[in-house]
Amino acid sequence: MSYRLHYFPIRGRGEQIRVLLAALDVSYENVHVAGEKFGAMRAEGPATLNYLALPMLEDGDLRLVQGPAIMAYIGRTHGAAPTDPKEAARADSITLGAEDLRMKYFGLFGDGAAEKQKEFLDGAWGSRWLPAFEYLLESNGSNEHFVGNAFTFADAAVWDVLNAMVSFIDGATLDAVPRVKAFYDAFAARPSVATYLAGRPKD
Ligand SMILES: N[C@@H](CCC(=O)N[C@@H](CS)C(=O)NCC(=O)O)C(=O)O
Repeated sequence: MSYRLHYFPIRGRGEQIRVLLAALDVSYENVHVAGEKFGAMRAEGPATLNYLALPMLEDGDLRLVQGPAIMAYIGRTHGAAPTDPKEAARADSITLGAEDLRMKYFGLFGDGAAEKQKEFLDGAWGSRWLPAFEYLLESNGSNEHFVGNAFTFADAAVWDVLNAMVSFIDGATLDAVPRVKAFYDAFAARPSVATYLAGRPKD
């Protein structure tokens, strides 16, 4: 497999893709794009980066941008995506839901971070996001997967954003949602994921 994942040397929007590739045990080249290199890529225009933003997955002549689309592409390529149209749509929808939460998460830093984080934890985190994921797991049969009976890219998308929340937002826990907690722990315990997590930078 000759994937090249282009992203900044941080977790950010690249990490769900790295986590998915780890879960699938698929090798790839992790191309760190920093500073001038990003400027140079952007200068090449939309043929290199369609919207002048990262992440970008290179697979032969394909240069694919948009994190959730990259997740779906890798999932479909490696049998970690539903084939039934309704289930496939649910996997896409859940991955985009995780992306919505990821956008909220990115907004919790910078000026007024402590206040913004407290407001989010007191509000939408517990009243909106956690109940949504708990419901989706329960309605799928409480089998530690979000869609169907096996691992899909949607699992990796949700796991990564939950991991960002509990790792970097003080006070964010999964304690109130047992199905989410069980899903989270089971995903992290997958051998190839555990190996990846043990080896990645702590921040
Ligand atoms: N919807 C896109 C968002 C891509 C995006 O905004 N990437 C950021 C980094 S996380 C970026 O490259 N920002 C630089 C810029 O837009 O100038 C995705 O999910 O991949």
